[in-house]
Amino acid sequence: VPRTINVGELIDRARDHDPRAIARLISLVEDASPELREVAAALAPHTGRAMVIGLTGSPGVGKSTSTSGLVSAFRAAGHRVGVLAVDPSSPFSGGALLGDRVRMQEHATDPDVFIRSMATRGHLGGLSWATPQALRVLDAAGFDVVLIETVGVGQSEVEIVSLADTTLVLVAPGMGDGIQAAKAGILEVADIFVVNKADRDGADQAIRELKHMVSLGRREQEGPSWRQPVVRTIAARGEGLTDVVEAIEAHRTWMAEHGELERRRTARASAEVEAIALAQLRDRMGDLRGGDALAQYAKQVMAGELDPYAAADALVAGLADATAG
Ligand SMILES: Nc1nc2c(ncn2[C@@H]2O[C@H](COP(=O)(O)OP(=O)(O)OP(=O)(O)O)[C@@H](O)[C@H]2O)c(=O)[nH]1
Ligand SMILES: [Mg+2]
Repeated sequence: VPRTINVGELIDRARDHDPRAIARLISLVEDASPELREVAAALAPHTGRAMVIGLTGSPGVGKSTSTSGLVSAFRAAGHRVGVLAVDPSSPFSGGALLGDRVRMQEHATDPDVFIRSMATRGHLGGLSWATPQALRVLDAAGFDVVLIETVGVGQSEVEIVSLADTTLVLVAPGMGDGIQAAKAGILEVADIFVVNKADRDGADQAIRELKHMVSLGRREQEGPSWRQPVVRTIAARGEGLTDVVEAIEAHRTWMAEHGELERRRTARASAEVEAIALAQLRDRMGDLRGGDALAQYAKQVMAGELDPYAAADALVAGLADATAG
């Protein structure tokens, strides 16, 4: 017998800062439970307040250590802080990943900090699906700041940009990260560069290279643009993190002055709606003619009886008919 869930009560408890209610709500949205729609509708009026900060970068660059340091900095300023550690390569979710548990342990007993690890492998659309919903839960639960950590692999750093108000790209000296960043198009996604592990050789060179790349990038832009600062940190010793917080605040001020925050948040909402709509279309396509429509068209395309465009047209027309009928 499935347990009945009182969504309204859960949300009230989450807004009263009950960590178990918050965790439960995130599980509900993450598992795409039957209550998902009710949860989403009940959260909506309480969202839009949190400052969302994304951290991305290569494995081991120091994202979790930096996140933990930023949590301390924001707590010292009196903010409540939520953390989502998103691992696009892992199918395991729920509790904190082992490394994160160690790195963020100092906050484990702070009731004004909530840390959650999420796995997105296996979710259609990866980050674009589950993470925004979890973000809405934390936003509605009254966290002033939400930090989203994600490993920079493939699409994920691009996706994080549609989620975050401000994106930090972390690099470390000697990892060839600066060059990698340029290649992977990370230059465009970064609002702030952080050269972490500055206690190691090559930090000055990495900073010089990044500053040079930033100045080259700016020449190609028209209109007022944000000059991406390059901040030096030694996250393991807590050094430089107040500079990171200052850079985040400067970026926020700049965005407010240029209408950029609203533009980004609208783009975020748009991507969210689009992802849900596309998932629905895909579901309906799968249901069409008892789930056989696509397979039948595929056979006809394979046999040369139909071209793929005509098959797609027929499939879409079938969807429209099914909706009308
Ligand atoms: N020398 C040095 N080591 C650091 C610094 N910051 C973090 N580390 C170490 O680097 C290792 C990886 O740090 P994490 O914070 O787990 O890195 P991460 O980017 O979150 O790693 P993944 O989540 O696995 O991608 C740990 O052993 C940290 O102690 C630093 O400023 N200097
Ligand atoms: Mg980490």
